[in-house]
Amino acid sequence: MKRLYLFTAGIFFLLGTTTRLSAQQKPNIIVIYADDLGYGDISCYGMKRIQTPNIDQLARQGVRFTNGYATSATCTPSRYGILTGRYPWRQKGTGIAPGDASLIIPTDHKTLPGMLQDAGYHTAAIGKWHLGIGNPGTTIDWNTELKPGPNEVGFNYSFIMPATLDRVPCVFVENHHVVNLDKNDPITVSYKHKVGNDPTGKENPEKLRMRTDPHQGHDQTIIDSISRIGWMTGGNSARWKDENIAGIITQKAISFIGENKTNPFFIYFASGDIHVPRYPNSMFRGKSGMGLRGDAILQLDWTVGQIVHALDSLGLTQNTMIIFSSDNGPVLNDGYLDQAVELVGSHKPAGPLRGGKYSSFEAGARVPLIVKWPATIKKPSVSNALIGQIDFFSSLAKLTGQPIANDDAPDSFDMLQQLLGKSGKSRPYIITQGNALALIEGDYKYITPSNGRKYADEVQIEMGTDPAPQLYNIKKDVFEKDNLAKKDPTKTNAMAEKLKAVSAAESSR
Ligand code: NG6
Ligand code: CA
Repeated sequence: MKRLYLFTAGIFFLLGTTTRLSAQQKPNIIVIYADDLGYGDISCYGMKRIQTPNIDQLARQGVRFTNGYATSATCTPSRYGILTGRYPWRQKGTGIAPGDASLIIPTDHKTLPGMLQDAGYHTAAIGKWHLGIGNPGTTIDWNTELKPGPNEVGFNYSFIMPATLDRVPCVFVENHHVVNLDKNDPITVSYKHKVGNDPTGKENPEKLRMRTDPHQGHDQTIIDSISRIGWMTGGNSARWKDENIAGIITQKAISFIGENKTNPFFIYFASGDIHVPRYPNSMFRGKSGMGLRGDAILQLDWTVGQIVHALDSLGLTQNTMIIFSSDNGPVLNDGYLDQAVELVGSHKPAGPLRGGKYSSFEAGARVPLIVKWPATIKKPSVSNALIGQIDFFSSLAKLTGQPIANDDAPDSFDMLQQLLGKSGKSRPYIITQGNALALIEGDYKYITPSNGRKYADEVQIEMGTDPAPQLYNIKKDVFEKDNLAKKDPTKTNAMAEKLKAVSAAESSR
């Protein structure tokens, strides 16, 4: 009996030791990046019409930020910001990338995934890329080795949609090659003129499963019954079916997790949801009562659930940090007439914020941000700390004990304690980018004067632009109604000067 007791105690002792050891191991890190998901689009941020239980569960077990920002109000620059730790507007050509853009991330500087590789991580980019592929000044030949791309800027593995879902070529690229490409049916892509004889949305609207907005283009080559931006011919066996994208990339992430269960891994998982064209799987179509946009939110939530479940079943939940966020704010009609506008009802995609995607108002770049890491974040909390996605770089470098060279990640602040819910201290200030740059510091936000249009009719979004300076107290007036610039010229000028100085310097760190 005594022996049995000692034996059992021994096993428990050993189990206890292994648990402790694995808890000391560097955590796995998964960034789940949604596309165009607004501040108010999930139930833990106030969405009432549909529930997002899997994303809410992250918040219930982690830290949910109320003042978390993407660098920008569109996709390409925000992604550039996350991966480089550098404000995208410091570099030319970081606006929304065409589908045949060359790589815009410099290969001579450390990136976030490259820094994690140095820390011993195996890294993957899975999902939407939209940061270009190939050398500047060259034209991509989709039938050959595609580089430089994600694998040249710090990712050991990549499985990507090269641009946005609404841009050709509508194919997956795994590491350096288009997946399932038949050599006898090569791909040609052009953003200048029609190539080949594939039907286009303009010429064959009867072949479309959803109509396009006549004011927004998207009426070029038809792929999977949806017309896109850009022309494409060939590559028929490689073309994706939109309703399978979420399932395929989720499966890739789950396989990568399985293959790397015994070593630290990092996954930059960039979902295509809820960007246009929205055509989620039949499991979700018609389920939200809000049209395809709401259905895509359900699909996004499912994706999160699948990843969480995979971690659970491999015993990796405790020591995996999941960071959930979105690249920019919401838009209803972004080119396709998919009933997002008609069925939105009382739902406010941006919650209490003004503007939307593209805008310099808060809805452009203030996005959901949630961090879960059970081994370290024991007590769930809501944090009002001012923080940016651009801070992931320095914070994760701190976490993994990596040095950062002076000219790397020049705008990334170490906000690790905030990410872990151990500090509520705000970043000293942050710059966000819509049509115009804005500086947020303390309770105030200053938006630089700009001559851009105030309202974008086609997407029905207030752009937050004004030829006069704008100053808002976003703590008291989060909807940015009351421009205080005239009442408080001293503060306005001081913030204008600060923004100028930070833009002119090479670094803000
Ligand atoms: C815009 C597209 C829009 C979307 C966006 C990129 C038009 C008229 N509109 O230029 O449909 O593709 O670019 O979205 O072409 S993002 O989230 O990837 O930045
Ligand atoms: Ca986006």
